[in-house]
Amino acid sequence: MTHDISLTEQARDVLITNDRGSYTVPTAGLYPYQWNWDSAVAALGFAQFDVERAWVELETLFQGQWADGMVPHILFHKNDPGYFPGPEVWGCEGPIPSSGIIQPPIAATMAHLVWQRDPEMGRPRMAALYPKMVKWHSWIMRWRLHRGAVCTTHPWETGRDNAPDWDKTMARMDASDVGEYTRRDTSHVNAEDRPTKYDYDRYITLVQLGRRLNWDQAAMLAQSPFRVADPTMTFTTLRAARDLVKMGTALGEDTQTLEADVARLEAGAATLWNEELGGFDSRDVHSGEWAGCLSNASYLCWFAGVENRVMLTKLRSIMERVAYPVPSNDPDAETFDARRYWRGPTWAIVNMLIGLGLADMGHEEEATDLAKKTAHLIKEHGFAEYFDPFSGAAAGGGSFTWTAAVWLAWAG
Ligand code: 9WN
Repeated sequence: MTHDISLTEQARDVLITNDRGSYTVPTAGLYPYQWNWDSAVAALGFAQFDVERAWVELETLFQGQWADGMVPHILFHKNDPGYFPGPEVWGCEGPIPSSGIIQPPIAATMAHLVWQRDPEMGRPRMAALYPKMVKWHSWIMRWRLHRGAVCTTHPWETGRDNAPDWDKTMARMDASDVGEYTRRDTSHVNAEDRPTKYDYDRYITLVQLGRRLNWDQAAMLAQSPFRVADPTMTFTTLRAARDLVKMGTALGEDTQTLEADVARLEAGAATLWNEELGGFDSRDVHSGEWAGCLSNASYLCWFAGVENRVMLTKLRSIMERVAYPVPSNDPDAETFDARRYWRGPTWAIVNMLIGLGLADMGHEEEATDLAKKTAHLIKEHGFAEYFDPFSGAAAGGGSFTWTAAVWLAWAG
């Protein structure tokens, strides 16, 4: 118990150390800016001991919202040469220098949870934030749907950078004109744990294309080789729509459009079911081809309010087979790599989203088991960015904001 109390103090310290005043960096050095879904989780972490600071985090994120409603995946508040690609590579013109893509829209869900910590104090804050969140949601519904599923236009958008989900799509891309550039990530952490140069060439090529097209969604829809309907974007958007309905109703807003969105997204989520794989999968919109990947995002179905018995059986099995579930890739897959970022390692943030979903859908036993195993992982191996699912060894950056927030809000 004493041990847990001290870990809670350490977790708060991680958040406070990574706090830059009105936003939180994921970790000093490796990620010196405000990332979208990291920030949403940071808000939930702060809400456990400083609700005011939690609201400020979300408000700062939405200060970066573009006129058309898009909320960028990175806000470059203060230039820092420690990260590549920086604002000069993206060439975007939002209210705050930013990237030109999004990240999984969990901000609405996190805002809903933050509000629940102190409903009275949070009401005016929520009233001001709500229309902005609806505007971002409408932007996603307008530009990113394919058969009702939500598409990603860059691996970074899903937050699962080098997941094998994109391998087939990336293999069809030509990155020969990318030119010279210097990565910074591998000067902060072990290169073996990071995406490869092959991956980075494609990430940067897609940034160059977006910039050339002035980040115009219609032009990108017509010209980008990368468009994949994926479980991360689809399940988090569906969950956001449900939470927006709840928040809108509490505020006395008309939620009819959002309710229709829920129905469209539910139908879209069903299109991600790959019968042959027996799981929720990613599908390349251009080729119609399945990725054939069972990832930790496949298990976000409950988070989205989507029940599935086959996935529950698979979850029970993976919880037995792996000491520290949920791995970001199927350990039996050829592409599995226990250390390399989103190709195998376990991520506390995705565990929390899966666990919240399991609890919401009445799977208490699995939810508790996953929270306990995640707590054990953090106790034994610290607030790392991600972990080897078999040994639990810490990987990537240390003193990581979202791992600390997960401890405070869910696992600890
Ligand atoms: C690119 C900040 C982010 C997370 C992502 C994670 C990683 C960035 C990178 O770090 O992505 O956005 O440079 O590797 O994959 O999920 O939001 O923690």
